[in-house]
Amino acid sequence: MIWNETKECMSRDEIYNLQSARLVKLVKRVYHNVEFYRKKMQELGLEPGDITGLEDLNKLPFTTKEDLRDNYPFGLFAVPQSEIVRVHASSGTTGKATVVGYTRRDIENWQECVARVLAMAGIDRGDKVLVAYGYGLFTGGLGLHYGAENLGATVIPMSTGNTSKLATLLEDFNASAIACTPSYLLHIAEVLEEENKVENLTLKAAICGAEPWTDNMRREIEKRLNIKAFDIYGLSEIMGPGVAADCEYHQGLHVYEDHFIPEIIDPNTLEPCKDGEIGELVFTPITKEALPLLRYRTRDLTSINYEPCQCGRTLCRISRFKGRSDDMLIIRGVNVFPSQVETALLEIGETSAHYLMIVDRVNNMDVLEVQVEIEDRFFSDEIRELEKLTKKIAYKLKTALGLSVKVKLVEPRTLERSHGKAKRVIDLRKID
Ligand code: DLL
Repeated sequence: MIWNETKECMSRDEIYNLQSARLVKLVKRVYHNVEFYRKKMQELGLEPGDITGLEDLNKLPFTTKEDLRDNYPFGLFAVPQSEIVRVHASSGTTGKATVVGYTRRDIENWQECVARVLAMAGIDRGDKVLVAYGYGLFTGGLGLHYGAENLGATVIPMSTGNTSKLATLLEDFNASAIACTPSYLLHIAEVLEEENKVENLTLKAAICGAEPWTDNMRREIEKRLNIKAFDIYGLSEIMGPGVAADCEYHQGLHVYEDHFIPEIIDPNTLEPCKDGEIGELVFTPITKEALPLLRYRTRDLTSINYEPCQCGRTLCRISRFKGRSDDMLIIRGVNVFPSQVETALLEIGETSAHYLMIVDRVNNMDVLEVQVEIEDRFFSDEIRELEKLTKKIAYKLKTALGLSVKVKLVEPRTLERSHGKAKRVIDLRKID
């Protein structure tokens, strides 16, 4: 289902013209209302009139998370406090929280984007959507909540936490869709399986995001719960969930280009990448009123594709995320992403999708240990069988990563489950 045909199926020329017009207005807004941008543009010798369309985008300065932190909490807001109807914040692992704000119009646009994502996943009024992202300062819970309401679906605002109760409500309320992180959904699947509830469910779709996950993980979720799973992407600085999402063809995530201009740049040279080349995703949110950022560097690594999609949408697509530039591990000179480990493990098919990567430095040498949970059905007391499996995984990971890896098999359900974003890596080299 296409929720807003006039916005999702424009011609590429129409998209270009709309983005150009909105960019010109945005630049005026930030120049006149945000001191930080006025100064930045003046340093570059730029006046608002110098930006006449999309072709001038690369004259504008980049914005980073540090800029938001330096202006904590409200320094980059472009409207008076009285027009802000909501704030959210992301905690981050280091430093101060990043605070974001919304006007009423921003919230309306956000709801519409999330409603489009849900429609793309086949959800409609009449469906019951259980939201199991965290509610609160995190944008996941309320973002999905308002989007589903806007669509006209019934929201079950569960939040995270009590997985057993969640499983009961999925069954008792006949929920037809669930929205949560993919790692949490796998944990929910385990609980449903233990309680023999899977076949009683009327669930048909899951809207998963907020963390990187692979196509193999999607298929695993789809198989275990007998549903269709969709990828939803977003970040609080730009809006929250609903900046991009995939359709039933799963050939990349459609970006809502009427609200966000995407760019892919080389994170070292800051020059644009060619279409299809992996680089850092940069967004300029062209309709944001409260927190309009110029060329925000997401640190997320992906590539872009402007070819039309089989689903009929003309919106460009970004590929499933490889990871973040700051999640990339460099181990003995080799670049390693957790997503590579996940893909390899799920291809073997004898382990669960729960794993933990531990990097350490022993005798001046970096070592990577991957702890992998085996599934109940493959768990055996036969030491020989376990040794065979360990070797098989080590070989697979070595081929996939180009690096030898120490593999440690752990018993089912021993690695910590997360209800929000999963923690896949412990880098002991950084903890002194
Ligand atoms: O995670 C917003 C969100 C909520 C998205 C619910 C989807 C669903 P932040 O906490 O600001 O916002 O974190 C944003 O999470 O820069 C990515 O690194 C990562 N991320 C979000 N969605 C995906 C995804 C929310 N589908 C950061 N695939 C982003 C990979 C994702 N990474």
